[in-house]
Amino acid sequence: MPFESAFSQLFTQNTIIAWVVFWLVVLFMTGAMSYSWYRSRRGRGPLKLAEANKLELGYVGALVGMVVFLVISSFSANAKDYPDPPKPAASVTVTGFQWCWRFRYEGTSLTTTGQCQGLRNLPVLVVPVGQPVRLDVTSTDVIHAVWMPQWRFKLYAYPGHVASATITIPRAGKWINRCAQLCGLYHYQMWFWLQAVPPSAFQSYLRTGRL
Ligand SMILES: [Cu+2]
Repeated sequence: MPFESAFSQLFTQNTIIAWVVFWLVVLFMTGAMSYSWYRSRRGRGPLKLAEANKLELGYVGALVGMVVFLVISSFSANAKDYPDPPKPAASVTVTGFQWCWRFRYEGTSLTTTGQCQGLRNLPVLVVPVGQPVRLDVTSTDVIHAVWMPQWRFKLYAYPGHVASATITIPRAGKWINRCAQLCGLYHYQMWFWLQAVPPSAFQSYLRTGRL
């Protein structure tokens, strides 16, 4: 299962949990504040609860339960993401550096980069629509991270290490992405495009470097 399907469910689930917890906290906080305001209006001062063991145990239990649930669902999403990656139609070495990106298409002479200053000449990672592409992600200096939020994809780029993942982009299009790991002064400029094109256009891109 490609990244997006494996992780979008997790993303939705965790977002819902985060909102529910947020509003519960707001609710209990305003409740406690109003109640103590109400008591003080009646001259009764704040509640003197030195111990509320059952309440605290329940709270700890609920927290532990939630953590276990989040850990299990994260691990199972990880396990669903291509446990056995399909044979890729192309392999691209993605190199992060201070402060931009380089893409090398393995088995060809094509290497591309761009300018990470402003949004006009950003590097473009080109992939074929509907075909698995292996990304070998690395870095030449510090830790960066390839983050393609649209496709629920994030992978760290470590110097001296190659992290690999296979993605399949199901439809043609162009999406903006960025570095997700604070990597120095111009980290904020590390944008790049992901562009998915029909396989025939991809093949000619590999030969000519143009779309
Ligand atoms: Cu970076």
